[in-house]
Amino acid sequence: MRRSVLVTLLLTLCAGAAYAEHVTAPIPVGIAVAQTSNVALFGQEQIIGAKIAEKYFNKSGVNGTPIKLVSQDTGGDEAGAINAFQNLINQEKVVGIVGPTLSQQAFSADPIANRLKVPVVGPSNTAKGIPQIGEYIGRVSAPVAKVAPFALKQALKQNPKIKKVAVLYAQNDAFSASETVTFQETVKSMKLEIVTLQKFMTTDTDFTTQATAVLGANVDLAIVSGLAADGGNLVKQLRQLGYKGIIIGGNGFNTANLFPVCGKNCDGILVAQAYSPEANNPVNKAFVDEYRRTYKKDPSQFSAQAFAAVQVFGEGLRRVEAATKKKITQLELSVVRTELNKALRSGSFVTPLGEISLDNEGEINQKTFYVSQIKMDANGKSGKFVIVK
Ligand code: 1QQ
Repeated sequence: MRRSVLVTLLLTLCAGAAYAEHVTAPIPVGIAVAQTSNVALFGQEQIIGAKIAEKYFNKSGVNGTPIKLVSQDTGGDEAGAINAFQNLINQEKVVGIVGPTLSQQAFSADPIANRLKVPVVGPSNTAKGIPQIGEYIGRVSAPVAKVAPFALKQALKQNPKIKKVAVLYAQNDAFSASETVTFQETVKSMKLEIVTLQKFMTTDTDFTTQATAVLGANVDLAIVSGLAADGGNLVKQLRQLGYKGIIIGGNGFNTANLFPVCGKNCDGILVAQAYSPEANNPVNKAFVDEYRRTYKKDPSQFSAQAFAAVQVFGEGLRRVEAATKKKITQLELSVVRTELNKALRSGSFVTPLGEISLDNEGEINQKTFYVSQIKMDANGKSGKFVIVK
């Protein structure tokens, strides 16, 4: 009896020791973004940016050890994001996760990583409250509160006579609900009047009700917070019904994958951005060159932010080696995750977004923002973001 208890104890201890796993080369970095569903309009651009970053970083790697992106599709909803996170953490043993695509997904999936002490860098989560989810949650995507007001200032520059404003937002999406608060506050602080406030769902395809209300309100400016598929269709139907005023799109409009959705009706939309292909630093130049070589056009914001997210993980791992004076592969996974989380919050990184850093809470410090206007090509299918500020 006693003997068997002892044996059991020993076996348990051995098993425990075997679980103190080390990180193996190449160092696995998770990427959990949407590769299916409507949200893939963003996720496809994110994967491209992340892969360019992986290749760029691995020219020297973590002092010679390469990183390897392990990708897991989240789809467009919360359950998909939770599954992807659990798989990357428990099966793939990643040192950290880039993702998910939507704030709506982050509020469900991030707490899981946080509890397991796995660092997360959000590449596109812009809603209020993301870094506050926990100690292990950060982002390289500047919050809407910082970015969105620039678009309004630009709209007023283009038409100083704007007085009446329509505000529209997707009520089932955390980012859209957060962004519209910023837009509404900014409208009021500029002494403009919100004459109609319209809600929709990201799953909607018919926006007749909202578009009719906007036309009836006789506004000079319409501001839309939604995702690319719904937001693009809304704009298209608004123009088709005869709306002639200025349109501001929020962060959900920051993808070239919007262009086929609203077609020629995308022309003229104003969008504030956290990235410009013209940003003057060597990392951005390398990124833009590589992107242009392959895709024959300029990268958009979501690709650049995903690049930055992978890059800070890579450079963070180098900092862990410097701080511990050990190779990553000599350290236990749990130690790497904790040290990496600290490293992400120490010092700055020169990225395609410019020089950035994460504060203690994981919030990004970023200096420069832009406003673009969409210019559609004559074919009505392709187009580009033209920086106006
Ligand atoms: C968020 C966003 C979306 C537009 C990302 C694609 O900003 O969900 O936070």
